[in-house]
Amino acid sequence: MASEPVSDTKPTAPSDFDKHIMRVLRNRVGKDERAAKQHDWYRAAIYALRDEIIDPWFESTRRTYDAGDKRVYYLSMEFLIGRLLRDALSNMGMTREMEKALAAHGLDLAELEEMEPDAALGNGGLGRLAACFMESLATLDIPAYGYGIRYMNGMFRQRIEDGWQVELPETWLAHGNPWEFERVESTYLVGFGGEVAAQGDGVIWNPSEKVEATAVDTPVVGWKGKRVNTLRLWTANPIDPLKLDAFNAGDHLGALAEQMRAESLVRVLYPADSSPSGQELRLRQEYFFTAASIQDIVRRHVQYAGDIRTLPEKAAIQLNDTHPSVAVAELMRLMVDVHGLEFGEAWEVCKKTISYTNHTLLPEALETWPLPLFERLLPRHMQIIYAINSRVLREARKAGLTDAQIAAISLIDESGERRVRMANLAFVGAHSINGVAALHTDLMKETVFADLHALYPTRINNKTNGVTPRRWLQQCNPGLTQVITDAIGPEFLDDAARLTDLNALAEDAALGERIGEVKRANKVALADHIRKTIGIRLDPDAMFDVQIKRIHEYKRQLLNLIETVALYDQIRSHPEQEWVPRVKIFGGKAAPSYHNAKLIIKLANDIARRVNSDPSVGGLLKVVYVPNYNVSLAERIIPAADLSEQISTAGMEASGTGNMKFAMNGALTIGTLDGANVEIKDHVGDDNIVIFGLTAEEVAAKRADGYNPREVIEGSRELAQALSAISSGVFSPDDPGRYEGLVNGLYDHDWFMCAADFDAYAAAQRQVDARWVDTAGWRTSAIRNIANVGWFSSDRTIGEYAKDIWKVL
Ligand code: B1N
Repeated sequence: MASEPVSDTKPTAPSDFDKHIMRVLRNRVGKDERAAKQHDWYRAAIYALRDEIIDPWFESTRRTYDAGDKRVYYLSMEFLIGRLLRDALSNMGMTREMEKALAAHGLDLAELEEMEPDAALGNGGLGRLAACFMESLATLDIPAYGYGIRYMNGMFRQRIEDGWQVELPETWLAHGNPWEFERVESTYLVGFGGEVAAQGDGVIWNPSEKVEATAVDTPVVGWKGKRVNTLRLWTANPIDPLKLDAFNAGDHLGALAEQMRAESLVRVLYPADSSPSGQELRLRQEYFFTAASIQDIVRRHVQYAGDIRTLPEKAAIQLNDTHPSVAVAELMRLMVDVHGLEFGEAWEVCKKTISYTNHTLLPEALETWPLPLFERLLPRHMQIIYAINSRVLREARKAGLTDAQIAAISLIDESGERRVRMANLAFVGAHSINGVAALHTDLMKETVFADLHALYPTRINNKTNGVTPRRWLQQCNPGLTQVITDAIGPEFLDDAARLTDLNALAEDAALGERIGEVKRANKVALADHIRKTIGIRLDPDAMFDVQIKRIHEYKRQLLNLIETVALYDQIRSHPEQEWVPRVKIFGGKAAPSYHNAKLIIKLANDIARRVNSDPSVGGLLKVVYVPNYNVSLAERIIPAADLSEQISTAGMEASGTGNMKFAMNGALTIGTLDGANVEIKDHVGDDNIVIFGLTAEEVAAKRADGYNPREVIEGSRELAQALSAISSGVFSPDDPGRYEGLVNGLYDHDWFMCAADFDAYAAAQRQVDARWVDTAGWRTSAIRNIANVGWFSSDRTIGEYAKDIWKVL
């Protein structure tokens, strides 16, 4: 557990920072300089920095109270934060000071930074977006709380054993977490199960089971330390930790059962990206953190405003996907059952307060819960959902919607086993429903939410995702940041839109040269890291071609691998040609139960083993699978990338955010017209991105018309040969049939259109080769990318949410 800040050790002047670290080392870590190990210094450094953050943190809170400002509440099952030391130092403007202080003791800041475990409380894009948003909220000086779960075990650690993914538990809290503050005074009861009884005019819910939710706060520092907001994560405790009566009666295990039951709520992050697990524990987790958050929000409001009815004036609650959808029912319950509001009045307050972001259209990702399970766990919420449903369906009837439309809008899916539709609940309970990229938002209106959109045509809006340029440019790529500063001055650090000043220098050979040098240095550093960690030697002058993201069939790592095999064949058959040396870098985790995704990881490793040991490719092609891809690895890899692979089946990647990070670091994109790629293309210009393949419309048409992948494969020699090599065991001589099923799947249905897009993809890759050979042209394109992706800063995104949805700017 973190110790409380010791205010009397606070430094009086920045020059005292070194002395302060020494005091902290002594008084809080309990070591003197002679005995201190690296880990002790690491803790002392973080505590000392944290002391600097406390004052602006208190000051930020006070300012919000004094001005009576409206607050933003971002509810998210996931916050994929990564490390905090470098981020906090940089935003506090204390990096140099820390470096100097540590150097005085012979310590290297970079080494200490490496000791910090990643806070991996998220799966991928959705969780990382929440982390970028928290940083931008603080940067834009918007009072905000992030609410989530303090998982004891975050995203699993991935090991690659004999080419297969093996999942190991992740233990980020093993040595304590110096950033967090437990707030025992902010503890709430969260109930489950039981019965609803009549009481006076209303009802009362008597849960059969209760746990305590206690807040654990982490400060979130904005750029230049202007504001420090709070990330409030909930931890769970049994009400009666050791039921003494049971313990005394000798039932030691029974007494511990309560503890285990509570702990299970915060034990582990569900490791599935874009597909809900459907497990009871997951619904319990969702309700646990949502109920605690809503209680906290309502308590804060009523304490200071006195009346729940004014909530929308002081609070904007954003639901990050449907995981906290039950917030709609919980807020209604508190208003109606506890604060005595009339249902209709409460409903208006609810809609004005809540808004919802949708992050995926994949049908398997839309959360629904079996009605009996929901009703058993949350009987009062089930009643409220029925009451909401009857209002909404009556509105739909009045508006003249058809029976089919009404069935589609209903909060209850009656088509099979009855289920509660969390997306519909979030939609009807919110005044704003946003998609995360323009294409995605258009598709939302046409597909999953077509009927709800017909009923409420003004609610759906678009907020294209963004990434924080502090972490994803300044901190991860100081070399590039310096070159840009030298070229256009430091204004872009405060306003990423100013990167467009680089456009005037796009053809400047000297700038191109300097950017080339930085890129090469980043590649050397990555190559070094890869040699040390996995023992593969890479040529820093080869093109680094990178696909790092969760492994999913729609993201089409398989398409990239098939093209890798085809290229391998081509290089061997035509050694006389001038091949561009390439390093294909892959990284990403598969959901533990996702069979094909795990097989794709094995295939990448099988291909790597074979290609890397084949002297006939003469070092022209290398394949690397980087194990345990996470935020910290992304920070190393992205600055070293030349080519960014964003090749999802069009219409399936809601936005993507890795695509923005690569472009911001001067990589060119090869990609489909999917998600935010479409808007990246609009910003950087057609000449500075390589687009290929079917459009979302064409994919839909092909699926509707009966697409025949076998015909396509048989019509493409290169594709057929590559598939036959994979299928027949060329890369898996130890188990020749290993990939037969995977390849047959392409012949038989190919839902993700790998075959349909293969020729276009391979041709696009040869176009990339041609551009690479023109070094000056490539550099100009790289500059155009950096110059024009400032728009994808999460400051712009948050600015739009603040103005259009939250009304706080
Ligand atoms: O959210 C990101 C987008 O950039 C990605 O395109 C999108 O795939 C991602 C259930 C999800 N959508 N849905 C999820 C994650 C966990 C889970 O349990 C769904 N993740 C995304 C940010 O907008």
